[in-house]
Amino acid sequence: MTRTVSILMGSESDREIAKKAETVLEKLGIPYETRVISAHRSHKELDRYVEDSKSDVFIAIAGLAAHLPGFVSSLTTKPVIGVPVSGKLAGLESVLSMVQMPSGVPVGTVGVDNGTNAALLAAAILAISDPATSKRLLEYRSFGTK
Ligand code: RP5
Repeated sequence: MTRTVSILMGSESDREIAKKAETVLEKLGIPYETRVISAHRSHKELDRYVEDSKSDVFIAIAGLAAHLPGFVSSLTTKPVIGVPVSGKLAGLESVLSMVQMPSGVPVGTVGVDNGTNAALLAAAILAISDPATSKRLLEYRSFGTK
């Protein structure tokens, strides 16, 4: 069964961070789809998207009061990886929005703007049950590719 990743971003302005994740997933041969769906501006659409999604891992990229990853986590038990985006307070506001999720609604959080690590973490999760992804991930990290 093919494993897939959803890359969500809160705004079109997060696109550059999403591209970093896309680049890594493409190198690792992991299928993905990318959507702009704001937790604040289109929460009903987000609800429907997560509910219907067949993806195995969600990467949620958001800045400012970054509710997107936490909102996604509230809708699914699948892994949610949050990527804080540098904003008015150098991204600290979105870091806190993700790492300070209440118990029971987890968001695994990577560094500010680090779409690359989000994709590598997603790949590591998929690699647990997919030997081909595991092999490609090992090769990628062995060569220190960025
Ligand atoms: C967040 O607010 C988005 O994820 C983005 O990082 C930030 C600014 O959004 P825009 O005002 O550029 O749409 O919801």
